Amino acid sequence: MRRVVITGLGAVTPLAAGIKTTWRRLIDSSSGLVSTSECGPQFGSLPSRVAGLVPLGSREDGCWQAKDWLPASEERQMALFAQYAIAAAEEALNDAGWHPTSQADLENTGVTIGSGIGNLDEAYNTSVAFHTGGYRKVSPLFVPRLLINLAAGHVSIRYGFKGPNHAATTACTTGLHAIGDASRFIAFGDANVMVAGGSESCIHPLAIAGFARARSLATDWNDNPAASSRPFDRQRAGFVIGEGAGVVVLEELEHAKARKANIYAEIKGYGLSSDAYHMTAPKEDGEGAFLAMRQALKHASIKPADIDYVNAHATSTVLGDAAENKAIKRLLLGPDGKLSASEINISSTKGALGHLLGAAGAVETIFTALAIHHRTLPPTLNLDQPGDPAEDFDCNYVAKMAQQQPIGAALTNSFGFGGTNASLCLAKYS
Ligand SMILES: *[C@@H]1O[C@H](CO)[C@@H](O)[C@H](O)[C@H]1NC(C)=O
Ligand SMILES: *[C@@H]1O[C@H](CO)[C@@H](O)[C@H](O)[C@H]1NC(C)=O
Ligand SMILES: CC(=O)N[C@H]1CO[C@H](CO)[C@@H](O)[C@@H]1O
Repeated sequence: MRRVVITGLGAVTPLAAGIKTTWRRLIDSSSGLVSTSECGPQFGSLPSRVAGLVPLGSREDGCWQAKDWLPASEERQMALFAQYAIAAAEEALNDAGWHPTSQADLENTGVTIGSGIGNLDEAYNTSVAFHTGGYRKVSPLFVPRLLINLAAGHVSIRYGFKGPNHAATTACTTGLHAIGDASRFIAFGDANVMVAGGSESCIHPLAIAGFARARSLATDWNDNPAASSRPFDRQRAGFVIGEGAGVVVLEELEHAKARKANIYAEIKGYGLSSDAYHMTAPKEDGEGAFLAMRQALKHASIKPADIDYVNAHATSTVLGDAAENKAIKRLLLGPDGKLSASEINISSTKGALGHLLGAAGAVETIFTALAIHHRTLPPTLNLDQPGDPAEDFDCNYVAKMAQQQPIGAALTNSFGFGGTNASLCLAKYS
């Protein structure tokens, strides 16, 4: 079996445009969550008025403005989620030092970048314009700005990559599926290098209205945005919508070694499963999550005892966090596992970023790789008091402050509407 390693990282998140500043702020326990009350009149009347917005400003300051990453002509052709993906891909490729020019290398480099929702803004504006003004009001760029696979398309065109060109769209599991599937393309021999990840920017009043109607969003913390996302906390009350992108460069191990690339971590295992239960609610016992994690460990040939960290999906919902907690404990405690719950390290970085939907799994895979690389467990912000004792919240959740801890192997989870569950097992390369 060909082995797959991570050699480049790039991200645009509510903490910063750029992975270095994002990670520094995450480890400093900074929050990227802000009020949306100033975002426009429609936002003010919604029940949830907090979000993880990418900070605006210059690239030098770790902020986002499209012109620092793209010429105006390209910016006009692209949805914001595609722009974030272009920026994250550029950072990841620079980090990996992978700038191929030969035909063979270009043919062996592919892209898989997905999005959960895509360009809702475009669909909304064009629907309204078409309704009132008819055919002449539809832009020739409507379709290219709308399609979800165009982030991957634009990245391929920009660099001339001629390997697989693919896009997952599995709601909040998108980013993790993209990276997991890309690792399989490399293992199977479809490519030697894959640029993989997820991107999302749908902080639109209609999206917030929809998620609020589904009773998924936090609505109790509009006056205190930084406290609104509280994974595993007793007062958690729904997720906080966020935006951004995460992109990694994956590489076949011998290929990476031959060019002396820096290796952050190895992708050891990938597990996929389905709850087969309900459109939006998790099964209470966390069965889907358990099956995905068990599959990832089996594929990795790693014992539960050797998992030193779990980057949880935990979005700060009452049911989801409890179900995932149960599933993690069921997997990691036992004869082949940990002796007590206090030996299990779990954190959810959504306390700082909110839920980046289709980008979440990619950004969290990056955090997991950096946790291994820097021997640092990123914190779970706002965890004042772990959930009810009845829910069994007795693991180490890395509350509020990062912790130093060597990590040999880790899991990162993503779960999405439709009952889709996935888990990646990452390990220190040796
Ligand atoms: C949609 O319309 C709003 C309001 O006019 C505008 O601010 C926004 O930039 C438009 N979005 C797109 C993608 O054209
Ligand atoms: C599995 O996926 C479903 C999708 O609806 C998600 O809601 C659920 O949280 C996941 N399972 C668990 C136990 O977390
Ligand atoms: C603070 C804490 O509980 N850390 C735990 C993290 O995981 C390792 C390995 O299981 C434990 O030894 C630590 O106690």
